[in-house]
Amino acid sequence: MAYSALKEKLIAAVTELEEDEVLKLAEKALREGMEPVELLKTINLGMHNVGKLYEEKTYFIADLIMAGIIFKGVLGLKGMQEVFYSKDQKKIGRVVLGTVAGDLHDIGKDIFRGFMEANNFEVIDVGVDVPKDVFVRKVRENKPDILGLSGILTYTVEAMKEVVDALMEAGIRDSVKVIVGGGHLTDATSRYIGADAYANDAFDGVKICLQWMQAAKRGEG
Ligand code: B12
Repeated sequence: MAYSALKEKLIAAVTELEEDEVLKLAEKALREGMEPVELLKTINLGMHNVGKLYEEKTYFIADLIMAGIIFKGVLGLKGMQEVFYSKDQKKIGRVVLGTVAGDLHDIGKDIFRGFMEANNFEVIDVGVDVPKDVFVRKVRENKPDILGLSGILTYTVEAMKEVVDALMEAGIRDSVKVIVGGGHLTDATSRYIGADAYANDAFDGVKICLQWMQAAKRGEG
């Protein structure tokens, strides 16, 4: 497999929270032609190891914070910007995006935002720990095609459902497609939430949104 030794080193360096080493190896990977998306997936494998070590009580909250700082450092590398950048000024759709109430994780949300912007969506990012009323207000104000809800903690399923219920109560549920994102989501939780789709991966989420925009253009939306 291409880059397998480099990937293993990267995963180990992330797992051990060696910030300088991760950034050095990530720059090397990009220089050697690794696709930025492949690099992100590799770093994510290391993040999962950090998560496991936290569950085992080998790592603590400070280590999760450090993992977040390292990931953001990689996202900020010069070679990463191209996946988050589009030369095309013409927007194909508008998205309101935020992490639901009770959840402060924003790395996955930011990656989704970057991929969406690179695919010519206008994204209105409303931040993290966003109350349902704010989502309703932002949908009313901005009339987006899509509402993206991020939730990384498993218990955010309830907060996501509350947002969809609030849209329904406000009479605007049918005005917007809702996509929920997070590694723990399944077909069953997505149906429980009342979303139109879910994605465990930002890239898959973008594909779904692109399909929605194409269907809307054909008048099927
Ligand atoms: C870094 C980190 C933190 C950082 C976050 C920093 C930041 N700026 O985001 C900090 C320190 C804040 C943190 C805090 C906590 N964390 Co934390 N954290 C992590 C860690 C290590 C990595 C998360 C991450 O960024 N992953 C990388 C990104 C790219 O992956 P992602 O978030 O899943 O996003 C991808 C997809 O989900 C998807 N996606 C995400 N959003 C969206 C949205 C849409 C619309 C779409 C389509 C797709 C999409 O696309 C992304 C890319 O493909 C994970 C471990 C792990 N396994 O992931 C634990 C983890 C998520 N944390 C956990 C916990 C328990 C906590 C705390 C409760 C700890 C505590 N006791 O305080 C707090 C909660 C604080 C809060 N209220 O939110 C648990 C969650 C367990 C659970 N079952 O819910 C995990 C799994 C660790 C573990 N194994 O125990 N954490």
